[in-house]
Amino acid sequence: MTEQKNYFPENFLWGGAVAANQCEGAYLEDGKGLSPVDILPDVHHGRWDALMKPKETLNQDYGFYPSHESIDFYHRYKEDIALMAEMGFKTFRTSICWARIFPNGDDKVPNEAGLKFYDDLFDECLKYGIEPLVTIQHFDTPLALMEKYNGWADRRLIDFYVNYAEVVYKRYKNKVKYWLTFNEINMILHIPFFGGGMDLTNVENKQQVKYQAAHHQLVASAKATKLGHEINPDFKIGCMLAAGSTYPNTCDPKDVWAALQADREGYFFIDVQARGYYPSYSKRFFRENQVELQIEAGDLEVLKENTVDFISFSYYSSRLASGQPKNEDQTAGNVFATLKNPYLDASEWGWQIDPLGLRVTMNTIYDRYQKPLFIVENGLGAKDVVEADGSINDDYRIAYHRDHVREMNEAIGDGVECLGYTTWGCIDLVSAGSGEMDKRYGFIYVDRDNEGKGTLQRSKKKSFDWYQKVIASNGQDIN
Ligand code: BGP
Repeated sequence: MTEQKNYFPENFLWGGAVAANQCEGAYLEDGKGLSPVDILPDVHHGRWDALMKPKETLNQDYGFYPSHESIDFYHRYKEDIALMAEMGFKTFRTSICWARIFPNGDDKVPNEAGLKFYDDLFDECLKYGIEPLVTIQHFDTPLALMEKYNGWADRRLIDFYVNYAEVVYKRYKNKVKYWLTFNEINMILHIPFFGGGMDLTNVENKQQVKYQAAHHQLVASAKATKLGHEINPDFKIGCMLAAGSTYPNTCDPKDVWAALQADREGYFFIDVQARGYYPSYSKRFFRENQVELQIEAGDLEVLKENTVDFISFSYYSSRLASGQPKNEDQTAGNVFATLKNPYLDASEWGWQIDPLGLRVTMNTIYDRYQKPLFIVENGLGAKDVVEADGSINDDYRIAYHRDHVREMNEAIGDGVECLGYTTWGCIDLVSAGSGEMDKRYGFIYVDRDNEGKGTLQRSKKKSFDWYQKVIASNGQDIN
């Protein structure tokens, strides 16, 4: 094998990522209010239907809710952070659960017990020299805000969010430097309940409501960016995109055009957050889809003056688009399906595996914005087997990460500035899309199954040692 040149900068932030709603559990403890995920069953009991019709879901009893206990990170985080420190993590990405701080979202006074939990969690990270990377909103708009306002469809959410952001910025201003305003902000178009705490079941012009809600989030994100920089000028505040470049199915110009359009659907958000204004192509899109944005005085200035410091994104795979009206050969992907790419293998869940696509995606985003990138999610959801001696030989996961780290290194060599890499689900957690535990991403195994059975005991997979070696060598030793 040829020696690869190592382009990782010395201060590169290696680490892992989780989200409060998928790992904490303790869903009503210490004054927490309900989060969207708390009313959802797993995929085998109608999770997707429930996700799309949350108001109906409220009146159902599914018997088992994976998020209620999850992996009990709320009580076991010390042990988990110690394991991450053992791997050599430089950073740990998690999110703050909004409903722990403001149980109803619009409360006047924050919940001290919730604030205290994150104080302790961040202290625990800092004890090991691990830099917390904090998402303010990861699929976690308090459920009460859906019931009262239909979530982000209502402009008042901007103030509730900015108030929440102010409280956490001030509280953790000496503990947290890296912030993300919204996880996968483009997901509001695809999973409006997770992305925006909204139920669109009876909405006629769904595009209108989705893009209006998106405008509210974009304004909220810009206002929070402004505020964060005022509270601590050292803060680095980023946006977050569910990324993955779209390839044309063939060299038919129709396919090329379809791919460009598909990518613009996501870049639309980052164009606003990184450049500070709505992209020119959005005007035609709005016109042709009967979208009329209600923009208030001052909104456009706030967007213009408060662009993000860096661009973070999740990358699981590239996508494939066709200009043909019907093309049936689809496979699953991160939330939305894509055409099957015959050159790629796929995970057990049908997500295609394309390491070179990460290099393509990094270069494309960097070319477009010229701001530092941060890869904050990348990983393989797979079923693991625990051998009789307790070992878990997840060579497939090692291969996945090795190939992606190699391409990330190449992209940095291409001139892309990249601050760090946090693998998704560094410890096994509940899947956002399926609610399963079986879809594991971790280097740390958690003994819990799809029905919520298991001891919750943690153990190291083979990939644990591999990642430890990668970090220790700053990406040089990936074999
Ligand atoms: C992203 C989310 C994460 C995470 C990941 C993997 O969309 O930001 O929360 O869950 O996808 O998806 P899944 O859990 O469905 O496998």
